[in-house]
Amino acid sequence: MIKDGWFMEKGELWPGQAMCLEVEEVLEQCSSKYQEILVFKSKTYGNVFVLDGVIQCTERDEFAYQEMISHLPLYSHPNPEKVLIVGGGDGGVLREVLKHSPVKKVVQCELDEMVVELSKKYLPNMSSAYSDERCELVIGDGLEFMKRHKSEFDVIVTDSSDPVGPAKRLFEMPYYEAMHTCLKPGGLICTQGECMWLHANLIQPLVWSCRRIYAVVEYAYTSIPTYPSGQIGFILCSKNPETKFREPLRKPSEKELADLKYYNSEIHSAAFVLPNFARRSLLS
Ligand code: SPM
Repeated sequence: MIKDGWFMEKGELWPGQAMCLEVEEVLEQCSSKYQEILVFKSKTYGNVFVLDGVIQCTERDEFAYQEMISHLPLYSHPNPEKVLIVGGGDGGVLREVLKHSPVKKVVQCELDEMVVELSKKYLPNMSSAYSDERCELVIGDGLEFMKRHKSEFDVIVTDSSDPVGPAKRLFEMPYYEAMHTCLKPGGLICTQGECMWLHANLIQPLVWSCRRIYAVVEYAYTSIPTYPSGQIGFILCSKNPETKFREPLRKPSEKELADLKYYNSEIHSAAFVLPNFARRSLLS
């Protein structure tokens, strides 16, 4: 993983390519109950959080992902009071969700407590949101949690790692069905939807299956240097047939905008405009 001072991210999900970051110092290397964890200080991307050899976030570009996976669904809901985050133990999505004034309660359900603890130690800009009194942290399995909480949430955000190991189930239909049951009427979801350059074979059947159970299904993406191919997508689904994901219902105020590094209303709409190859392979 680290050789000659460089971290290299190789993976079966992106064959024939790899991302490298120069390492300044290894901060933590350990195993949790679920995965191998590495945290290092990089030369140019700040602290980097790695699970099972795969970059989860870097301090320099994390906002491109956390803001989009959070604000695309939150600004598409008329009044998101109660939000569930599955995964996202680093706290970055939580930080973004809590920026919405209608939000009264956020349940953060993370399987691996060690991810939360190490984020508190090495990613303070993301994990500081845990001290907000609207947040309830549940350490446990997201799917099992949802089975016990029916019709409870306005928005569910699934910030998962890739579909290997414990996260594999989060890319399968029983999980999307459980989210549907856990949502209030009119509720909506946004999930980590992998990369259009690499994973059309995974995204297309998922999008098609979602159309059988949700009234509206869309795919959007963001650009982010440290994920494979520099992009990652999101699957957005709504129970409400009136939802128009491309047209945000609310906009950040000037003050809120000053606190956002990536998201604005224009990029919200643009995120759903796919290049032809992706439109054909993902949606048709
Ligand atoms: N809050 C940040 C957690 C990161 N969750 C997503 C990680 C995805 C990593 N792999 C990207 C591969 C995309 N094809």
